[in-house]
Amino acid sequence: MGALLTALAGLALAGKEKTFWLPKQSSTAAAAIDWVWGFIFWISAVFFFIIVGLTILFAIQYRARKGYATAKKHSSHNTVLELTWTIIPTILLIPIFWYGFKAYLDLTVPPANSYEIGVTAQRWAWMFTYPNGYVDENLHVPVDRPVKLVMQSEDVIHSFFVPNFRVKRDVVPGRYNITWFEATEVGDHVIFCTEYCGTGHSDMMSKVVVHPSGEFETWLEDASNFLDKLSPAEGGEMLYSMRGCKQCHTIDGSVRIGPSFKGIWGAQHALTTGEQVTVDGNYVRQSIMDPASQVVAGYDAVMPTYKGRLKDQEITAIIAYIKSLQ
Ligand code: HEC
Ligand SMILES: [Cu+2]
Repeated sequence: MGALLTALAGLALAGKEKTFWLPKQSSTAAAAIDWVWGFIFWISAVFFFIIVGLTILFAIQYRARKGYATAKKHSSHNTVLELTWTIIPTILLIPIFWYGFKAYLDLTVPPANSYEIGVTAQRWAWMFTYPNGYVDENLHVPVDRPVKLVMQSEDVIHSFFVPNFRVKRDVVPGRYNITWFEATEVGDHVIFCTEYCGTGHSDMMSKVVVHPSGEFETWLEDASNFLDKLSPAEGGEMLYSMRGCKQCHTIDGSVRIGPSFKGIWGAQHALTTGEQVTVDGNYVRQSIMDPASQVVAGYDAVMPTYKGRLKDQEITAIIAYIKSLQ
């Protein structure tokens, strides 16, 4: 029965490849989740046609017509009918609960040998911290290996969602939420935020890059040393995009959530306190480490602190980058 339903649901609605209904199954958890989804879909579809079909049929057949007397109400209770419509739905609920709960537990408990990656969500970017401390804007993982995500938020509730993996979990400030997956498809898979988190919510996208076996370690080693291979300003440009500054600061002079970085070096800025400051290395550094201590006039104090999240070398690179944007 289970196998037959799996085959049915799999054939029509879900599959390893993308279907009309669902994206490609690219993780080990996807098939189980699609099964429950397909099962609920079919039950809903069958009952929709039974109920709506009979409603239409009865409305036509028993419509008010000339020459017909209005029928008297006669049935108040029918034990067989009531047992039927209680027992059948109850039986249908059992596999939904059984397979749904099993898949939920599987998603909640990562295997002991998982590779651990930290996830930081903030308005409106994702950041991924690898075991060696390197932080990237994309989630790079090896194929066919369980990956455990330890997720935290810097500000509001976000939700981490990879449709191809069927993995979705809220990221809540003040606690660590855990999820895991094992990717089965090499290539790129999109990441969405599925919890409305303000202005830039729909822009809060990233991707999972699944590396072929053996290539992940080389990638990580190479990526981790990026600052050594670039000039400080080039490194700063990478950090600007990788650490989420880009979500709030433009480099073309237009205002987003925060002021643009274009041409600010050396300028005089007014703070909300009425004080005037010159944009120099110390000011930028302070803005990054403790944004609330000097809020630019006309803006809200929504910038997250990067204290403990950016190293000195990285802050120096960002300063060089801002300096280069004249
Ligand atoms: C959530 C949006 C947001 C993010 C992300 C963000 N900032 Fe900001 N930033 C702001 C806002 C708003 C202000 C203006 C208010 C203030 O000074 O706190 C600001 C101010 C600044 C200033 C002062 C600008 C000026 O014109 O005086 C600097 C420098 C700065 N941010 C650097 C950065 C860097 C570097 C990053 C990334 C590492 C970053 N910010 C990430 C929102 C953000
Ligand atoms: Cu979000």
